Amino acid sequence: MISETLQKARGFEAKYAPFIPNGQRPAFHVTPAIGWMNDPNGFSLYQGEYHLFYQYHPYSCQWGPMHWGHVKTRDFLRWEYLPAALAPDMEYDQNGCFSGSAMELPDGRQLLVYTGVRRRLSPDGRTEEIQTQCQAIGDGVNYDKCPANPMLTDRDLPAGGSALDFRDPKAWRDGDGVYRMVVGNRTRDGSGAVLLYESRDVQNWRFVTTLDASHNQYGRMWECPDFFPLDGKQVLLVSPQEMSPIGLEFHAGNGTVCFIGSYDPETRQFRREHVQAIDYGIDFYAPQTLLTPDGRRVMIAWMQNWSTTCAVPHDCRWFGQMSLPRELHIRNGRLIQTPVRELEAFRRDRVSYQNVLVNGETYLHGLRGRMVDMTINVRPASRDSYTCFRVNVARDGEFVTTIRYKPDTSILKIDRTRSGSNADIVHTRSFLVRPRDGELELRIVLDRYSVEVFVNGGEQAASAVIYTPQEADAISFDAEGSVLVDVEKYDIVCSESSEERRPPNETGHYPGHR
Ligand code: DQQ
Repeated sequence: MISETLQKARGFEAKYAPFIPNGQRPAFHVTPAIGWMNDPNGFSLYQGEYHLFYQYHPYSCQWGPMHWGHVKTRDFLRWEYLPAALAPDMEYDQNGCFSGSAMELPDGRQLLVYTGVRRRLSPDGRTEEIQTQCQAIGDGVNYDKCPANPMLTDRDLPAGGSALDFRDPKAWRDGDGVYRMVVGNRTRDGSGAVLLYESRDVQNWRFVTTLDASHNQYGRMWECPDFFPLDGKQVLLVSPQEMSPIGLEFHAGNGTVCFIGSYDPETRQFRREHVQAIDYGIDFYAPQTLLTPDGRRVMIAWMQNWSTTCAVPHDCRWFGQMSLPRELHIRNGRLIQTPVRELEAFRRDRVSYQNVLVNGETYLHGLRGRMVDMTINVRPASRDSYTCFRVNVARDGEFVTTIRYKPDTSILKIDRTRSGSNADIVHTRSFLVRPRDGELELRIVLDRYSVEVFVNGGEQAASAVIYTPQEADAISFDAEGSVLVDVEKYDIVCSESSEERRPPNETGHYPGHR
């Protein structure tokens, strides 16, 4: 049944989303139909297509009562908008349909599992949220919330678990036919934990164990967990709130953490072996994964940072983007992330250079663009021949975003200070990289309003959103000292992208610029 609240959201997006002109969205990264978007939800395969839902407030570019927006794709690059899937229209989710997951049921229907939020006044006058896990079932477009909702409440928590921070169910079906689900929770010590539930019929769930917990080491509440086998190991992803910085690995605030370890399916014991940040850039949160039919584990995340959501460009009609979907692997105990291979089918106009000596500001013919997939190999021209190398993108006389590498410290820094933002927010992030025999490989993907950097074959990734006018499309290199550089650069052309279904008005400007 489509409630009045959902009908209103669908009517709003159908009426106003077409006013967002071509060129004012990324070409191949997901943005909301209109309004605000945060976490990816329900990233999953359904009847041969990849579906992605997202935390959605269509009515403004600020977070508000959470709906689920909906897109689908066959290739992870060209996305088709579908009508909003869920609205906060029941007693148990009246203050929001928070994050969750989706899967295809054996009978061909699509199951959505999400967190229902209901506010109440606490005895001491604070507003608090009761969070429960709920379900909706549908056909890929329309969904009915289950009469038995909520299916998990405070009664299903382990001792000391908080009913106020109990959210973001990620459910799947294992080879043994059992449905499993991880949910984020806050424990007695005030910090996060990941709870495991099981069900034989997707209706009756039972708490099994706490898979892992922060113990106040990696932030407070753990949001948006995901848990999956990968390359012979087991991976637990969490998005902690209120992290304290740890070296250059974890920054303060909302972060993303990947635990790589082993898992015993008999005892349901997960043992950590390695811990790392998932993305080392500025904008990345709440990642979620799916398994493709050819066995690839693909991750997508909200390419945004909660602390900088105040920096909404003037007059914008959408806010929030998803990262490029990334294929995951494990190599030498580290999570490897590379853009989905489907991207390669959209590469055009190869430009390639080998052994270019860079010892000052260098522009190379054919190197420009804002929808680009470019791989750069940097090495010293001779022993200790340089102290600093920079790649400048989205550049003109006024604007630039820089990726800077200093070999003496092995620090890579992404700097969008002069990318066109006029907000006093975090604009730089630095992290340690591991050059191989003095060589560093940087794959840089640009898509109008973002920069994603993949270091050394995906050993590290760093993402940042930029709101730079599209005319600023120069790419240049410079070095203090001298380096040798190989470059392979392609334009990305998504000719049948969903944006073509919007009214043509190629201004190339983000609203509010100039
Ligand atoms: N966003 C959702 C929550 C989740 C948080 C609410 C993470 O479900 O914990 O919009 O960004």
